[in-house]
Amino acid sequence: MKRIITFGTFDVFHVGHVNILERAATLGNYLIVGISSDKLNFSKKQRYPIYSQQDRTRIIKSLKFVDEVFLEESLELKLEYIRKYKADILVMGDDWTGRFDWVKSDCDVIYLPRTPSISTTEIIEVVRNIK
Ligand code: C2G
Repeated sequence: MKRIITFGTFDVFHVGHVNILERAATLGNYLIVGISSDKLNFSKKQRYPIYSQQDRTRIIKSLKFVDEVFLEESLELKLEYIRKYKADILVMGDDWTGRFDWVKSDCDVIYLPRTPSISTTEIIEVVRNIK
């Protein structure tokens, strides 16, 4: 029985998000997702997400391969979340490679390749430029 944990903002939900969550789920039996709060996102990216944390949570919770969700309030609390949710493996996209190796004391860490050519930032740009 392996419990997987992953984190993200998952703003303007797209197929890259589906791919990583689905692949993360196949690595174990139970998938827990920490969703960056609006405040945490502001501190990381200097802007609030397009979708509210309530809506982002609702979308992620509705996926059939996601078992549990919670709000991630700080990047520094990774280890506390991993312990609280008794995770065996932390899964992140490879844009974060190396960044969370410090939790290897408590769980395995796997970085999966990102889906090419799609991101929330790009979608926002495309929509902004539609005339
Ligand atoms: N992702 C992906 N392929 C894409 C876009 C995103 O695999 N084309 C992955 C990212 O690598 C990440 C997850 O989807 O693992 C969520 O992406 P974001 O919403 O951009 O998450 P981020 O803001 O990077 O937050 O504690 C860590 C942070 O909360 C991660």
